[in-house]
Amino acid sequence: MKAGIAIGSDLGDRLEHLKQSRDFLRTLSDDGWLLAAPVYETSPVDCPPGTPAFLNTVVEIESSLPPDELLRRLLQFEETHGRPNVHGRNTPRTVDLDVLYFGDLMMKEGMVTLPHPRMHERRFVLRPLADIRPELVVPGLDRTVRQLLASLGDAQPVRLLAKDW
Ligand code: PH2
Ligand code: MG
Ligand code: MG
Repeated sequence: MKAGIAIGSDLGDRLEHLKQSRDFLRTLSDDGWLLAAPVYETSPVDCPPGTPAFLNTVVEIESSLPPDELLRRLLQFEETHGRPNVHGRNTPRTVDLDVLYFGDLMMKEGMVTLPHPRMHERRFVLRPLADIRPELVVPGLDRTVRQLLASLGDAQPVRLLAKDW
């Protein structure tokens, strides 16, 4: 199934963290298939005052892992890539990997909630996702990514940083 994964970084060499995350996610994908959106620099949303700007992107992979196993591997990667495991809400992090959707699964079990419960209100997710999957209808939200993005307006500034990276 196709899994969409958001990548965010606001600490250290942000672009390098995104690249290492992308290379890691490729190893989880059948035949190494991966579709990557452009990278955007985005203003922090719902973060403590003084939080630096993020780099954000979205990639899609083809995975046959069970959702809880996919999540476990993402968290393990975050830990080995310097994300402090004791941290306050939305404090700066080297890498944050969030599963946005996994085929048409809708579930809430333990740590796994699919699709991501806040993705439809986040421009730092929808802007890059709309570049690779504008017509995707996210399960449970009966509008396309393009429509969801349009309905957000211009709050939450995002700026294109790199198309090829
Ligand atoms: N992630 C959050 C909270 N706020 N803001 C931006 N711009 N980018 C993010 O990746 C982000 C955020 C929680 O993980
Ligand atoms: Mg997150
Ligand atoms: Mg996360």
